Amino acid sequence: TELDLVIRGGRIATAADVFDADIGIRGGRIVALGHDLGAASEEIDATGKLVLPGGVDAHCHFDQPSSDGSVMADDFDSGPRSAAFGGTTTVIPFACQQKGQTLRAAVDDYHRRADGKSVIDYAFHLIVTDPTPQVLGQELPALIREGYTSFKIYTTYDDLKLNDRQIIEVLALAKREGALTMIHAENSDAIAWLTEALEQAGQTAPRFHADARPAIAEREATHRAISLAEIVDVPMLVVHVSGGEAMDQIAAARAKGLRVFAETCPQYILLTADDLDLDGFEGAKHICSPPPRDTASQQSVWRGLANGTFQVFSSDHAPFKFDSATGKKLCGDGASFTHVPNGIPGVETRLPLLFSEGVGKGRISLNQFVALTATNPARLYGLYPRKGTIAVGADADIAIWDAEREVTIRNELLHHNVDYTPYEGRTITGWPEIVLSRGKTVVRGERLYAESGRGQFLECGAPDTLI
Ligand code: DUC
Ligand code: ZN
Ligand code: ZN
Ligand code: ZN
Repeated sequence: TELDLVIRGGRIATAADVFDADIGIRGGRIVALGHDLGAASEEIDATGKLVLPGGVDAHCHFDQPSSDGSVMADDFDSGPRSAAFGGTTTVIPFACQQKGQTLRAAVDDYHRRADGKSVIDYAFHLIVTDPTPQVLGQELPALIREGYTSFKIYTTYDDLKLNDRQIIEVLALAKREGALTMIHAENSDAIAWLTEALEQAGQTAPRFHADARPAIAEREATHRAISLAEIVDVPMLVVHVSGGEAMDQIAAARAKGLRVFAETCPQYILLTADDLDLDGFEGAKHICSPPPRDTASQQSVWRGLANGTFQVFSSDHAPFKFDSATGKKLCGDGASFTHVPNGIPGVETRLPLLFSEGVGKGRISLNQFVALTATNPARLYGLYPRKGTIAVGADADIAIWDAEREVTIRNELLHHNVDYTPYEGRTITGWPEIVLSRGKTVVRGERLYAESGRGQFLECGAPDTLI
């Protein structure tokens, strides 16, 4: 039978190979790779273009309420759409349990938030904040079997954090049920003590956010989390690692053969704490946790991306508006860093930034780029080989890149609902031109061709921790 679509003449890159071939697509899947694939109802000429698996953004937040009342600017409509314009075809945002809420209620709540909205496919990580006997005994094991095979836990934030005993209990559950635990590692008490001292000294400008959350606090919690996972003997992934201190803990664990995985994000290769120090309250645009560090730290992160300390490069898109009228990020009260919601936008710029700064500048290979941004997250979170690669049988989730295109990043060019980008004015080379989700053109140039709500919810399979 005739193909629905053929993508001709492009250069395909996967995590392993770079080769020239046409791609035959039928029923939303890749059914042939090669040449002379025969007739197709539709053709895309990809001559001179790079044809990559659509990105898998395994760490992004959409429509996630915070305890301080901050409202995220992106929901499951604008967030995934913005992702698609940046070459991402699968997102894995979070379904966050509130303390006192059942996990099941949290999952139902996020499905309601997402239902009928996303233009690309999505799965959920859970966030476990209240590991009651019912959660540990029934709800979480059941949800893991239903396709929520990864969950995040926190060592910081009063409304989210677990103590060491609770961390051990959920790690043991992950081991029994074959789930992957993601951990936010920062020492909560050290941060609270430092924050109080800064506030008492009147040091509340955005810059002091970085001083309140030093690399040592991240290093300590990373070391502790790894130790707990070692005691339980279970794989674990450390999210949003900011620099060398925490990386050393991860690299040492990996050198011992422990299955400790690590994720980093654009802010840790492109921003520093000095970006929190801009005039007025502008620095608040760069408040995220862990905070960006310094240029030496950026170099460490680049080394870790190249040498395999990191397996995953995610956006950690956490979209809060910067209210330029009042000069602070949207929040309830005054202009202290302690009241700024933590997180910065980046779901659309993730891939172009890493492509330009990493592949374009020779810091990582094209194969590493694909592995970090698509293949590895798909494997770790149980979506491979349906997602994260270009292969016969995989979903036709494909980004066709113009590797030469120069783009100066301007917030007005982006499709999120945030009123700023931390990367305003940066000129980069390379941008995805056509983005396909299950064979359907979602984005072509400046235009969106697909409907909100066509994206499907994905049940995740067993994490592949043998990558
Ligand atoms: N952790 C995240 O994962 N995202 C935003 C802020 C935070 O602390
Ligand atoms: Zn976090
Ligand atoms: Zn996050
Ligand atoms: Zn506030």
